[in-house]
Amino acid sequence: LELESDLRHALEQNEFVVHYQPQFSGNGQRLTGAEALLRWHHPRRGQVSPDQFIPVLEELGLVVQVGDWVLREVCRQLKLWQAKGIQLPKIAVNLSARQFAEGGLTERIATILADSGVAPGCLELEITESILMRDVDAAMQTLADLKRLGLSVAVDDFGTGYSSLNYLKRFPIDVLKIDRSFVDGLPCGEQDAQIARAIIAMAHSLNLTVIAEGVESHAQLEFLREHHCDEVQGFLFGKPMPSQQLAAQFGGAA
Ligand code: G
Ligand code: G
Ligand code: MN
Ligand code: NA
Repeated sequence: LELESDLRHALEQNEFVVHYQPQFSGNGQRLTGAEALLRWHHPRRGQVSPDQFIPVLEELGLVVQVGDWVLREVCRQLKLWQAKGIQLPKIAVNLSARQFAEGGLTERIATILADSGVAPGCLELEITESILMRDVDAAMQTLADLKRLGLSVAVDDFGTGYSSLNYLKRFPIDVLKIDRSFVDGLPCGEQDAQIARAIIAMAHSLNLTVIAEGVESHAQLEFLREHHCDEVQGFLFGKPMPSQQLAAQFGGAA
């Protein structure tokens, strides 16, 4: 496949860039962080979605290398923003299955943090529910290592997988991200509303922070605020955007 051979050179050709999508407090008022989202600018095809190329990177065995680049790039950006007085409390980075399962993750992150001089608390890792449930014993161990290092961990796409509440209680995690498929139907869809309410209540009873993704309307935000969702993220506030744009748009209020 053409994508494959092109992907092998994408890193050295500087074709990857990290975009950032802002995250806000549940009332939509205060910037609380950003999610880093990888973008590939293909020389001929233009933007290719990570949904298309991350699985190929996994197959090619390149996802760890590219994932490390994303982490280094995010740390470099955090440092740059801190130097300019732009306070972004945290940046969340998505991990792929292979990245999470491969040995040495915590050690490599520790090195990247030490090299860049970024405090571990500024970094959050987003791991999907289904990745966590593939091998729960191994996941428990890796999460404990990451926790010890001082990172925070968010369960991404929550509600779409099959995590048992028993594991949810035992995993050392910090954040649940309500999948946007449940946010879609808010506030009028009765099922989505009940699921969103249940996830928020469960997260709080487990002392977890809960963030809703895919918030696109004021009516959705109003529902989430009323039900004490801690944080919100979505096109209503901003699409994933280049770092300079995030700083220009939100840096002052940060
Ligand atoms: O921004 P959006 O269309 O682009 O992202 C599509 C999917 O790609 C999402 O599921 C998102 O989690 C994933 N993704 C985006 N950036 C990264 C990344 O740096 N690493 C991994 N593993 N997944 C990413
Ligand atoms: O799987 P993950 O949650 O990491 O995926 C993030 C994806 O969600 C990215 O593709 C991002 O562009 C997309 N996204 C972020 N906010 C919104 C939104 O408000 N609406 C929609 N439809 N997609 C969103
Ligand atoms: Mn995510
Ligand atoms: Na998600």
